[in-house]
Amino acid sequence: MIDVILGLQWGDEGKGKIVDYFAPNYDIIARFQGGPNAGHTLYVGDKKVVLHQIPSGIFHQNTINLIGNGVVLDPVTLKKECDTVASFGIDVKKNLFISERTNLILPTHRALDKASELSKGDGKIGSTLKGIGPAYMDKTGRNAIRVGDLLDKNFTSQYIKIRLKHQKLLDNFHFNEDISQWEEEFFEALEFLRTLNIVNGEYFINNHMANGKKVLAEGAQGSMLDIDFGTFPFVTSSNTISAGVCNGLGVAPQKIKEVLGVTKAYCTRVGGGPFPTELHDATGEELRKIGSEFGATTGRPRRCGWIDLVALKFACMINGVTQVVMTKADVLDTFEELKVCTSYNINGTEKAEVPFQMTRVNIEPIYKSFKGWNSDSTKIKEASAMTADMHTYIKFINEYIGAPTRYVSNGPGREQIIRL
Ligand code: 2SA
Ligand code: MG
Repeated sequence: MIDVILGLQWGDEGKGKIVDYFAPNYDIIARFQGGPNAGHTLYVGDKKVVLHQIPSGIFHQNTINLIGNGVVLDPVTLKKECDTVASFGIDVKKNLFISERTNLILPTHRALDKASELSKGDGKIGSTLKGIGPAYMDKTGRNAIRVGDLLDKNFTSQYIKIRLKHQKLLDNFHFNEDISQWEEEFFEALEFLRTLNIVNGEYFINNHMANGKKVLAEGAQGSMLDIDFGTFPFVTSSNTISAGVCNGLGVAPQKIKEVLGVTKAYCTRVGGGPFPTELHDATGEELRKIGSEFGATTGRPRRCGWIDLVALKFACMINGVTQVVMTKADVLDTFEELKVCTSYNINGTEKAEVPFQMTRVNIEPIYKSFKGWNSDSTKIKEASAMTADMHTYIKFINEYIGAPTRYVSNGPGREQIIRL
């Protein structure tokens, strides 16, 4: 069987910590989509580590980590991450496996990402500039180079062919930055990648499951960034929702058991695009400051606002969420009043559904207010120690979204998690 942990908002819900918390219960942790645009922050002892492509189970000695076919992989970032992980005494050659169907991010993909964003001016997506969009375009456009191709003698000619094609596109964009340094690093990193465990991911995972091994699929970004169901076009280029697990790893839908959806107790978004509950005032500033809301990959300040239950309920529906994990509840400790968005006023009409196009309509959030719990929650270990106000806030959310919050994270530490 396979369980899934994924984000229910716009990413940065704190999935890294949650995967790390659950990792000991699983034999395999697998990434099924995204690439180096992810930033999963973990604490090893008291050292902070940000993983971008390696699954978050890598610091657990006996856990197998699989980078699935649905991922787009940047060898340069991977090599750097492997070096970091190795500095903690972890041998990636033992515990890291990569599907041969995984698509590669090339230096020209990064250049194309940048060129495309520049060409969009004010309408830019706010991409992480890691080459994600162009790499997925080459996958669906049937041009991509995959990890398994590295072992083929025609690899170089395949590379040159696609490189020339990309150059024409870059010329069209009038993009003339020198990327020869990136290419040099890329080829160096490929040599390293060839030494890692490249496997047939779908047989690998299904054979392990047939032998009773437990798998955890680790989502990146969030449901509202899903290519189909997110706030298009301000989305990432992969299916971040639970359905992405099937095509991103090669597992059948009946194999998926628990879907753990992670949400912050409030809401953030990084990059452009609609965000109905965004706060442009002192309260938003307060959330950013207390919650240290800055991108783990790019360091960008995150936009902050109240929790949006319309979007959250939508995400639970699309994903089939069976359990909710609420993170960063402690960030709300000092707020006198808390608000949750229960519907949208769209051009004068009240609606409790996510519209097809959030960018072309004027959405005004309608809120319900709650009394803040106004006490230090960071030391709480048991649900019974939570204040009545905290219970009330969570209970309302559960009833609204129709899914149960089973865990509340009340600080960055591994032990700071309350089971409900
Ligand atoms: P891309 O690079 O093509 O996937 O960007 C498209 C949109 O998706 C958003 N996006 C993200 N949003 C939040 N967190 C992400 N990961 C990093 C992190 C981000 C960072 O974990 O902190 O460090 O800045 C992530 N990755 C992609 C992106 O902002 C665009 O709106
Ligand atoms: Mg993140």
